[in-house]
Amino acid sequence: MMKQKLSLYFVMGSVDCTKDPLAVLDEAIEGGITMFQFREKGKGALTGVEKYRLAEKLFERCLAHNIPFIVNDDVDLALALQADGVHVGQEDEAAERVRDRIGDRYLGVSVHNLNEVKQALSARADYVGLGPIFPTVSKKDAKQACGLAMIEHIRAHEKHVPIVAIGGITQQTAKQVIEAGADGIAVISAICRAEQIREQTKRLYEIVMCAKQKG
Ligand code: 3NM
Repeated sequence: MMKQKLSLYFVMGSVDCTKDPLAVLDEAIEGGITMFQFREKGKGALTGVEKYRLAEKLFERCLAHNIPFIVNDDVDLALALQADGVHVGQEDEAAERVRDRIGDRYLGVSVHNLNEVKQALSARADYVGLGPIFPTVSKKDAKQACGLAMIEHIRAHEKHVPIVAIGGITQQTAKQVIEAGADGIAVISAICRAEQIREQTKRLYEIVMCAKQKG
């Protein structure tokens, strides 16, 4: 179930968009995204009421299309909206504590190595976000790219953990990422920076689904 939802995981905040985030999400939904993360971070990111209002509208769209809505690093917002889950990084609120606060909502944790995967699992994470696989332009403080080999390494040691790979993933690399052992891809720019969002999202979806069927 979780592995299916992770197939094409769209991550986005207003800063990532060159047009109305609601229009971007609408097109991405039409293209076939399977999960959504509201990640309102970076220079110029909305805060307070503005952030809440945007989250509320994006959540409505996801609800209407049965797409899990995950909030990045803001448990209060996730609880206020009754969102489907929370995603936290290694420097954010501790995963154990987030799990206690959100009950059985989805918990995702960003990881960079096997040790962090094991810690995330002991904090009862539902999935891990592994990255950056390739260099990324969307996260200023991203660590060094870990490459496809890290996906293989983690999959070899943790056969069942739901893994979504993130960082610099494009139509050109999505297939390899799934073949290396990821259950899905998480992307910002491959969708946000696409000239034709609906069509490019659909293409990404097809690539991922085709690679998963063969796996
Ligand atoms: N987290 P793009 S990399 C949000 O390594 C995020 O944990 C990362 O954006 C991590 O698809 C990243 O444009 C940015 O590369 C992903």
